[in-house]
Order: sequence, then C-alpha cells, then structure tokens
Amino acid sequence: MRDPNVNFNFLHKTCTLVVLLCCLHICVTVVYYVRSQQQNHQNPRKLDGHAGTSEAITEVPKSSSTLLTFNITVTEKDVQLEKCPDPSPLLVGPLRIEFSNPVSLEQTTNENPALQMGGRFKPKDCIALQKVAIIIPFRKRDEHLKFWLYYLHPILQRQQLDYGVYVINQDGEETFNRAKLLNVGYAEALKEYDYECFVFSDVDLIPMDDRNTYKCFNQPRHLSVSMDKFGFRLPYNQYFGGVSSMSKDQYLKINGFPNNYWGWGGEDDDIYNRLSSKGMVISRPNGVIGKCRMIRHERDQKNDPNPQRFDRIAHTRETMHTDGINSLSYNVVKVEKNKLFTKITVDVGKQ
Ligand code: UDH
Ligand code: NGS
Repeated sequence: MRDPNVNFNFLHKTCTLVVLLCCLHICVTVVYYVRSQQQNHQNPRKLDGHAGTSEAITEVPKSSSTLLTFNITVTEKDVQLEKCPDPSPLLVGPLRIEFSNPVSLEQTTNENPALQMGGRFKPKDCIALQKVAIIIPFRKRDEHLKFWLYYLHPILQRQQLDYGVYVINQDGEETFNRAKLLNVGYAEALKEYDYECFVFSDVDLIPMDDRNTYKCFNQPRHLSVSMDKFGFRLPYNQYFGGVSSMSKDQYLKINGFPNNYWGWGGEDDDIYNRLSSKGMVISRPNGVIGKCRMIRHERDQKNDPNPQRFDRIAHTRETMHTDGINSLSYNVVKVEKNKLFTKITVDVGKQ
C-alpha cells in the first residue's frame, strides 16, 4: 500500500510546475505584445496597407524635420514646369476681325478671367518663352482701345506669353509725341517687371491671324506687315510703323527712340534708320500671317503732320546717340490699373 503523503507531495509539485509554466507563458506573451505595440507606434504605415513594398516603407522619413523635406520636394515637383512649346499648340490661325458692334470693357474683363491686375498674364501649365511688355501710345482713343483689348487679350493668351499691357496716355493738349510715349512705356514697364521683349503697338491695329506672335526675334520685328488700309501689302520696304517688337538689347543698341518728333510722321522712319545704322535687319512674318485690320478714323487733333520730319530723318545717324532713352525726361501724372491694362498718364512736355 502506498503512503498517501507521498501522493499528495507529488500532486502538489506537479501543480506548482504547471502554474509556473503558465506564468512563464503569460510573461512571454505580454513581452511580445508590448514590443509589437511599440513597433506599430513608431511606424504606423507598416500596417496601413497603402505603402506598397517594404522598400517604400523604409524610405518613409521618421523625424519631423525629414518629413518637412519630403513635403517641400513634392511642392517643388509640382511647380517645376516645362517651357511652353514654340509655336503654341493653342493657336487657331486666321481670325475674323470686325468693328461694327461696339464692345465693352466689362464684357472683355468677364471673358478673360485668367488676367491679373494691370493687364498681366502668364500661362499656368508651362513657362512662357518670353516676358513681353506691350506698349500702346495713347490719347483720346477709348473706343479703339476697347476693340484692341477685346481682340488682343485672347490672342496673347493663346500665344502663351508672359505679358503686360501698358497704355501710355499723353497728358494735356500739346502736340502728340508717339515715339516719346513709347520710350516712356519701355522705362515704366521695366520698373515693374523684368521684361525681355517690348512690343510697340498702335491702338487701332488688330492682327488677323494669331500665328503672328507678339514676341521678339533675333532681329527687330515688324509685325503689321500686311495692313488692310494698304491693300494688304507694305507701303514701302523700309516701313516700320504700326506694330513692332524689339528685345531689350536691340532697343538699347539704338538708344531707344527719338524724343523730338512732335506731330504726325517720320518717327517710325527714324527708328528704321537707327536699326539699319547699327547693322540690324528687319524680320517680318509672311504676308498671310502678317495680315491686320486698322480701325478707320479721322485725323486726330494736335497731331498734324510734322513739317520738320524730312529734315530730322535725314540726320538720324548724327542725332541718335544724344536723343533717345539716354535723354528721356517726363513726369508721371497718374497710374491706373484694372484687369485689362495699366494706364500711365504722363506729361511729356511740349515742342
Ligand atoms: N494716337 C492716339 N491719339 C492721338 C494720336 C495718336 O492715341 O491723338 C496713338 C494711337 O495709338 C495711334 C498711334 O498713336 O494708333 C499712331 O497715330 P497716327 O496718327 O500716327 O497714325 P494713325 O494710323 O493715323 O492712327 C494716321 C492719320 C490718319 C488720317 C486719316 C484721315 N482719314
Ligand atoms: C510715311 C511716314 C511714316 C508713316 C507712313 C504711313 O510717309 O511716318 O507714311 O503713314 N513718313 C514720313 O512722313 C517721313 S500712314 O499711311 O499710316 O498714315 O508711318
């Protein structure tokens, strides 16, 4: 017969061992659970199922400063635009231009929502090839300006230019001075933005084809080459009036434009003489792309033909170094900005 105390002892030891093993199991489980919780807390994306491969997960930055770098990289990538293609893929070619129905500034503003204050625009999906200031000599031609803005803003936007429109308004009732106003436009536009190209446009000339890009070329450009009023041809080979463009370098090489042509005529011929004296040649679009319409009008007051013009253009080569952007003086009377243009009213003095 077995001793019952021996049986009890054996049972007691077995139970203690089982309890200890259970405790050990619980401890090991708790340790593993706590460690896995700590890992999840440090790297939550490891379990979120969106991170993709484990390599992707290891690239996720852990400190807050590297997280910031990550955000900046994404933003930079977003703004790193490519240059706009040349020519712009948005061009449509020939346009119907007519002046029988009046247009309002309000209508043009509503139809061009991408314009910024001052008549500024730049494409949002690519970097424009050129920064262009468009300079319009002006006095009392408000109806013409409305047509110009109505037609030109959509064209210039399709041309994907980074541009601004500057209307240089001659203050007072003295004789008109187109070329001096153009010099003022050059100087004032540059105070505002780092323009590299300048388009000088009469207010009454509208291109009939948007492939006639209002930008600069290797040589000074004459853009209004095929005007309806001249039967869609040049009136003479050296004609440089209406609409032209010049890079900053080209403009500075000729010391800008003359300041002393008061009244109608000759200042454009003087500019031509300046360019040719510096060995530059005129670049032009062909006669189809260069077609444009002029808004018909009567002769302006205080802009009678200048009787001195023939004498002046005979001496361009002698006068151009002392009369130009280096001798320009004027007073700004007022600067007004709206969505369609910047209007700078200037006192350019008198003859
Ligand atoms: N300009 C004004 N106001 C004026 C004079 C000129 O805004 O009082 C500007 C305007 O941008 C114009 C440009 O200067 O387009 C050139 O003016 P212009 O008189 O030299 O040339 P335009 O072709 O007229 O406008 C030429 C005379 C037309 C006489 C027509 C007679 N039927
Ligand atoms: C020339 C003028 C230019 C003028 C061009 C066209 O005779 O200034 O006619 O004029 N030159 C001289 O007078 C020396 S237009 O028909 O557009 O009025 O731009």
